[in-house]
Formats: sequence, C-alpha cells, structure tokens
Amino acid sequence: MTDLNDLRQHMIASIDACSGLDALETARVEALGKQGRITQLLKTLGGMTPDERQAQGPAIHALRESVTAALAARKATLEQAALDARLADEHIDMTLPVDAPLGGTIHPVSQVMDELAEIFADLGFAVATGPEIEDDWHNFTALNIPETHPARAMHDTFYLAGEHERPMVLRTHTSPVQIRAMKAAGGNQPIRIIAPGRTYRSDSDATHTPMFHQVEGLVIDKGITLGHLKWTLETFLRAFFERDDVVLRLRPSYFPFTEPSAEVDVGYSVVKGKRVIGGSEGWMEVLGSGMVHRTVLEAGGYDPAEWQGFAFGCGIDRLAMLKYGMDDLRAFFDGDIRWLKHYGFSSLDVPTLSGGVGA
Ligand code: 2NL
Repeated sequence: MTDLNDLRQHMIASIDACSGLDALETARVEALGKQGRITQLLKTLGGMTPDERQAQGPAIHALRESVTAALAARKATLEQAALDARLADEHIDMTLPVDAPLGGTIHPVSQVMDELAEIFADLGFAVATGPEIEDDWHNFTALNIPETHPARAMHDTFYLAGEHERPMVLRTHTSPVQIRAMKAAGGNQPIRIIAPGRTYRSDSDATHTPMFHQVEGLVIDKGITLGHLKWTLETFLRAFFERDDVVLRLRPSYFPFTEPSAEVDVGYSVVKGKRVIGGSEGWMEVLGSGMVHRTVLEAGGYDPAEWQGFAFGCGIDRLAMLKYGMDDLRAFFDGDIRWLKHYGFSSLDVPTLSGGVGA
C-alpha cells in the first residue's frame, strides 16, 4: 500500500512538473500506456489470490483514477496558459493613422451609417445602440415572436453555448435596441430613434453573410398613422439617394412585430443598362415597415390605447450597394485593401451629405 502511495506521489509530482503538452503526453504513456506502470500493476491483479485482489484491486484502481485526474488538470492548465500567451501576443495597433502607408479608407458601411445618422438627425431622430449579445426576451418574445416561430429555429439564430438564466443569442435584428429604448422611456414619452448596427443570422451564400448591418427606425407618439410612416420613409430615401424623383410603393406584408405591415418598394429607371433609383420603370424592395403591434407596445411599457407607433427596418449593406454600385456583398467583409481603395471614402469626406434634408 505504502508503495502505491509513494508511486502516486511520485507520478503526480512529475505530472505537475510537466512544462509542456509533449512532456505531459510522455508522462501519460509512462503511467497509462500499454507498457505503463499502472497498466502493468493492473495486469498483476489476474495472478493474485482473491484475498490479495480484494485488497490490491481498489487501491490500484484508485491510483489510476487520481493519476488520470492529475493528467486532465495539468492538461487544462497548460492549454489555458498557451491560450493566454497567444492572446497576449496577438494584437493589432488600432491607433495606426488611416493615412499610414497601407492607405486605409472609410468603409462604405461606415459611410452609409454616417449618412443615415445625419439624415435622420434632421428629422429629429437620435441614434440608439445596444448589445449584440441579447437574451431571447429582448430579441424575440417582446417582439411578438413566440417560442414556436420559425425565426427562432437553430438554423437562423446563433445561440450562445452554456447555461444562462435566459437563452442568449447573437441579435438577429436591431429591434431589441428599440425595445430597450421603450422600456427606458417608461411608457410616458414620445420616441424617435434609429438603431443601426451589426446583426447575425446563420446564413451564408452570394447574397447573405452571417453578419450583416441593419438599421431600424422607431417612432412612438400619440396619433401616429401610416401617413407619418410613408412621409418619413419617402423623405429619408429622397435625401439618401439624392434625388427628388424617388417614388415609393407600399405593399401589404407580414411581420410579427407590426400590424398592419408593409413592404416598401422604390422605383428605378434603367440608364445605360444599369438600374438607378428614381423614376418608375420598375420596382425594387428596399425596406420592411409597419405600425408597431399592440403586443410590442405593451411589452415596451406603452399603453396601446394612448400611444401608437411606426417602425421600419432595412439592410445597410444593401443600401450601400444600391447607392454606390457594388454588386458583390461578400467583398464587403473580405478586408481587401484594393476593394476599399476603389469603393471606400476618404476620411476627409466626412461628414457626408452636403445639403441636409431641408435643403
Ligand atoms: C426588414 C423588416 C422591420 C421592424 C423591422 C420593429 C421594431 C420594433 C417594433 C416594431 Cl421595436 N417593429 N421593427 C418593423 C417592420 C419591419 O424590418 O425587412 N428588415 C430587414
């Protein structure tokens, strides 16, 4: 027995002294491998009398268990140390100036976000932001998306691993930001906000990237109608595309969080074989919108008998493509300096639209 105790102390000490994963693997093979010390000991059990075996068996098995546990613990420690070292070593200098030799430019997504903030500021909207990791209440339940709704299915939503009080997701839209704004306003004051930012869906092909940018807008006040919605979107799109002949067409649609809901098409014309926004030779879908559903008003702490609202959402990446003529969404996120040189904006260009909405 004492021999086994000595052996255990000796083995655990040498495991704890291993300074790398290779050395640890050698220690494992020496103890538990085909020819290992413990494996050999286990083999001796067969040649023992039943009495000897009853005494020695549990002791040898206990030795194996504690050595196995020590190996696992040391492995975890070494792996964590390797990760810490890597994290400490890998860094990017975010303070490098944009006119460094590489010649970085303002990404079209950033440019469009600046333009949106500016246009909507002229209309009295503030920019709201919120967490990209959300709980399922803010991302789904408060938006009238019940647990059985297909938008919650695993193939659309990135769920966070591990135990949480509530299931946690990467937000699938920026709507939770507006839910938070409603809750913060306490149900007794008007709201006018846009919420631009990163959103995530488990989807990847020529027209979908797992991370994309969305902007949503929310107005809450007394006596808000679809007329306010249409005027706001028309004013926004005319300012954004810098044309007075932008025409909208609202088509009935369905979103769980709005009732009624409308898809917004914008008219385009064909110039030299290319579609440009303006005129009405054809229609292109650019936005989703509607009157805020009474269940969503209630979830945000507003009494639907007194308060109404409209909301809208659209993809920023798509807005950028339409305005600046890119045709491949995936190039947005490749980080290719040649693409940025072609489509990017000079840091001296910001702020952006000259005239503003009222001009
Ligand atoms: C689309 C459609 C939409 C909303 C987003 C919203 C937010 C709140 C309440 C009600 Cl807090 N609605 N957001 C409404 C209608 C459409 O997005 O196609 N997005 C890419």
